[in-house]
Amino acid sequence: MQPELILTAADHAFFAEHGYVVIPNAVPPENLEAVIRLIFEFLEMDRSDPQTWYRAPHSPGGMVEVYQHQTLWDNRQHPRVHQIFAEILGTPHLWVSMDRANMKPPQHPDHPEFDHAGFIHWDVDTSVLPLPFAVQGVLYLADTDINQGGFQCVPGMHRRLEEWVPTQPADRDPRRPDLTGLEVKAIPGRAGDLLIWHRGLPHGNGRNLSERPRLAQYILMHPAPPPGPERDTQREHRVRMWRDRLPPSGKAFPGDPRGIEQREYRTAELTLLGRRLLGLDAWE
Ligand SMILES: O=C(O)CCC(=O)C(=O)O
Repeated sequence: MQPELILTAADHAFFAEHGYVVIPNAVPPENLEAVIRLIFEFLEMDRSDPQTWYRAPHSPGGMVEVYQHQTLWDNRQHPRVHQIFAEILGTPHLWVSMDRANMKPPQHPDHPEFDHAGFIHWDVDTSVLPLPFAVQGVLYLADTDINQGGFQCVPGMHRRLEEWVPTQPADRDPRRPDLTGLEVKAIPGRAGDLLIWHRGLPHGNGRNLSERPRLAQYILMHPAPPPGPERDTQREHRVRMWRDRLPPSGKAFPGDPRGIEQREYRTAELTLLGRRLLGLDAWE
């Protein structure tokens, strides 16, 4: 029997118009709590003591260099998360990213080096248009106010890219928009919200002017590649990342210089769905 659909027609229409959609209660509260506990333990910080929130191994933008812990995988392989992506992408045969978490502490006058202004970017090269359809996602681990340094974007920009790009200088940065004339909107959310956005939206996160840290886990899914040697190579790499608890390659994902994941954590246990989302088992 087919599971009941999660996204309504209104959700699809909102996504088509604005380029993002927020789906509540993507995972149970205990899954959120488990990742929050992981974040503070990994960062060697005391969640209830703000004095501990402003020091290495933390980066000012709040990226937490943990990728393969069981609690992260429990959210990636949660059937509801998979179904949400499947409904957006139009296929259940998906692979999941092995992305990190975020803990952006509130700005504090004693720690100006952690007062991160936020950013807006694209993860794709917008000089090659039209962009192939793809999405990204962020799971809100805790309630996030509009001023709490959470996700922000330029809604609707995915529909206007092709007319906007020719209005920009030829030497513009195709991964960072000049925001003149564009409206950036912060998207507040509740714990358990899964926000999915179209890759064509300029996006990032904001400055945390609240008194609480911003807490999130990045999760995206994309259609599994077709069988063939290219898929085999990708699969091998992905399985090694999962098994040996490694970050994705590339300088955007520096990993943890302390090697905590490799030394102290165990390889995450995968469900049948998790094995397919990794690529360990084929969908077909
Ligand atoms: O922190 C956020 O919500 C945005 C993250 C982001 O820009 C990205 O995943 O590319």
